[in-house]
Amino acid sequence: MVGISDAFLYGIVDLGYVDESQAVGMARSLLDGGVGVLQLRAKAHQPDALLPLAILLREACDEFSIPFVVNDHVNLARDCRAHGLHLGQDDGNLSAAREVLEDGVIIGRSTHSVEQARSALEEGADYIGFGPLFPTPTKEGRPAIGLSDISEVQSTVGSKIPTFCIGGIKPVNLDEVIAAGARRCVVVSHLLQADSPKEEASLILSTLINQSH
Ligand code: TZP
Ligand code: MG
Repeated sequence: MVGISDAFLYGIVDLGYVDESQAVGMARSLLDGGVGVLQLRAKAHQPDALLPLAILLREACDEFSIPFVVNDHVNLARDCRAHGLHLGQDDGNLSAAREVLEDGVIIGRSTHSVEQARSALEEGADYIGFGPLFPTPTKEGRPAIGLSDISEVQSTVGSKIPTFCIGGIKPVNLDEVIAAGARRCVVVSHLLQADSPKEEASLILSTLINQSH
């Protein structure tokens, strides 16, 4: 299994954009395109109903030796034998989740400020998301934090655990995000709405890998 520290592009199969029947195909396109970690995000579904899909996605990720992460639902992460769980600021503490999960399962935390990023590191998060950098329909109503804190987060927290910038990132603003200090990104709507998610993922990944810092 390739570790999260090897991941530069983080893909999310978000059932707000992708019909459940297309989710495995989408996951495979993203994996073919080179995402280094893949998450299942399904805000409008009951977690129990997601178990068959979560198992299929975890199996697809296993084929690629890429970590599969479940958003929000700790029991679902345990039951599908996900490699990771992702928690937001209001999703409880990491130690409670670790009691449910097997040893070695990674836990990521969403953060929206430098202070939250530092706290996530202190509480033992294995990686963080940092954003939303730009306004995004994927998280409607969440204020954009802009690019000005990326370099501080990257040099403090990002030097210790993988730090993925997130929120409204797409090829037209990727250079700007990288110039502000980002090394790793999560891209959701741009990839899920692309004509070829595989080609778009591959382009974004090469831009991230070829960055100079
Ligand atoms: N957390 C912060 S922004 C965001 C999440 C889940 C949405 C990212 O999606 P997109 O479509 O790449 O802006
Ligand atoms: Mg959550």
